[in-house]
Amino acid sequence: MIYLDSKHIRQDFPILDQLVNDEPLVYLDNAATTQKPKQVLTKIKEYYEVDNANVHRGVHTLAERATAAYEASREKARAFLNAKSTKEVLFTRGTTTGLNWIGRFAEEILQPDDEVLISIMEHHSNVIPWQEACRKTGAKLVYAYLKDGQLDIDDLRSKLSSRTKFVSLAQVSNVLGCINPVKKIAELAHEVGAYMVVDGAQSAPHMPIDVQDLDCDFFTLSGHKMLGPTGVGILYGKEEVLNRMSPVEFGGEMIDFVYEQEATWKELPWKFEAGTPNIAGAIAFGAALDYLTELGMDNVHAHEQELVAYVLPKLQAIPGLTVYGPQDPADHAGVIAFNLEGLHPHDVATALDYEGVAVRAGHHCAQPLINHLGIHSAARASFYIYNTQEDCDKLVEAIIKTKEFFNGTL
Ligand code: C6P
Repeated sequence: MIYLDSKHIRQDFPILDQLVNDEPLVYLDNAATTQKPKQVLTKIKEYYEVDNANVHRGVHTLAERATAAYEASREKARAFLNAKSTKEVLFTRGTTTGLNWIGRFAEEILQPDDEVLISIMEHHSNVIPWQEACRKTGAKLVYAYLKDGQLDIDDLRSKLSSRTKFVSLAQVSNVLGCINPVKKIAELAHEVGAYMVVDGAQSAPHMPIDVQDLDCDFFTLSGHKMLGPTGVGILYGKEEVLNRMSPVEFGGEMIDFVYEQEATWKELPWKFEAGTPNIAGAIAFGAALDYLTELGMDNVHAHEQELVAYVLPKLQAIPGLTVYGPQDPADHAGVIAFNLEGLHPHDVATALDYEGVAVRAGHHCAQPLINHLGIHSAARASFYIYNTQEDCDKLVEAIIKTKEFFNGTL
């Protein structure tokens, strides 16, 4: 079944049409950042050429146009996430900013002996803000571990108690590629009175998201991982929770009145958006959301699942290659981390680059997980809407060639 016409889609991505080391580029580093379609690039150019002005300040025509376009993007993000209201949709610089803001909220409410429950697979951006909040308040950071390459739900459940005040998990791991049942976990978190935070950096670009259905208290995402520019993201928060939360940054834009000794804040969502925001970025992110919505997020997800079902068994069949995370393609999102026996992942990534295949290698900003897996790093291929089965074939071919080269059989 064809869910997306990737060959047609590729025509919107000028960057993909190039040779790297004399080979056609096969871009498989989408979990780090995705490429941008012409529609997004044009939007940035148009904004600066036609509408450029600051938002929420001027009454002149350009300022009104810029403000309208910026707020229209917020509405697009609301619809994409199915949030109840645009009051719940805050523009940030990305997932990391969103998680840091939540961490600051946690610092206000955590007490000694309270607990924050995360998992061992979390990205540093979903670890360090909690380490800091716990260090400052005396609360304890507790980890749920793995079973069969995925989250051990029984372990997570056993660590939930009335002491747990926050549960914070990636919906999709940027290393294991497993999809965590965050809707079920939100239910468990709420049973003990904890807030549920979902790190959607690797899920929002790849599958339909409905924050009301998930019933999470917070959801974070990064625009650059879903066709948008860098430096823009979304923090979703339930309105009643955001109302309890203090602004994290202070200055222009977010105030109602400022007196000599104190100030009052604007209403949601603007109370969190201090200073001149990334206006062009937010507007271009709106164009990215339009692009994805047009494709249909169900189709995006189905396309990637199809690629994984195609490539995972081929990778697993390569002698000496270890794939991390779930081994069944049905449980594995389009992020595949692997190692080749006896080879350093940086050498593997460099050798693949000679073949035009771009993958990431390293600890993937998930050192606690990498340590837990007993490795020092891994290579990782990650897929998106413009990747094809031919890209998968090229990856497999290039890995086999790399093995043969280093084994001296080529
Ligand atoms: N992971 C990767 O190559 P920012 O940098 O704020 O846009 O996203 C941070 C982040 C948070 N959570 C998860 C699950 C992530 O994967 C990332 C970013 C990239 O895996 C860059 S390290």
